[in-house]
Amino acid sequence: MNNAFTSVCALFVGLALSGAAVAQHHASGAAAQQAAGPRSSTVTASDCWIRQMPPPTASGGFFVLHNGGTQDAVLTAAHSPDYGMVMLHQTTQEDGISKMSMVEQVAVTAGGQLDFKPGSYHVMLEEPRAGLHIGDHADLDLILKDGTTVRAVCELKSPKSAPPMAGHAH
Ligand SMILES: [Cu+2]
Repeated sequence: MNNAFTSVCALFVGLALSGAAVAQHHASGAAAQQAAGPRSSTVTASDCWIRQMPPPTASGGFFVLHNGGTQDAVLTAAHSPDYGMVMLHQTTQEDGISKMSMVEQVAVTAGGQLDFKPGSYHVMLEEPRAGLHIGDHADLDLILKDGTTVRAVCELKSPKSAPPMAGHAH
């Protein structure tokens, strides 16, 4: 019994280490230094979930950012040890047509919160690591302009069980 427990723990440690190695492999240059920044003491993320699509289709990531600080917080990038590429996106409606575009930065007002949700701001995740399944959790590191980071833990959901990307009223 004890032996079985120990070996399961060893397996988890092994997985955690290989995850870190993947993150280092993908992160490079300035992005790597930003990703290694300290955790924000004022900004947190909650309710993160990912609409997990089979590659090469990109998956959408959604969460709520809370800014408990007295200054606006500016999100400038996102990284994940579980995905090779993560981008900040915004879905907008133009003449009744839904379209996605890259976002350079997103501000969360002091004391406020911002919803990243279908039909609005979201992260786009590509190149999921092998072995990532519906029901698993993926880590998402949100990078703020001041160099600090916010860790979100995201549940992977089936595209069937999750609400659609577009069509939600604002
Ligand atoms: Cu997108």
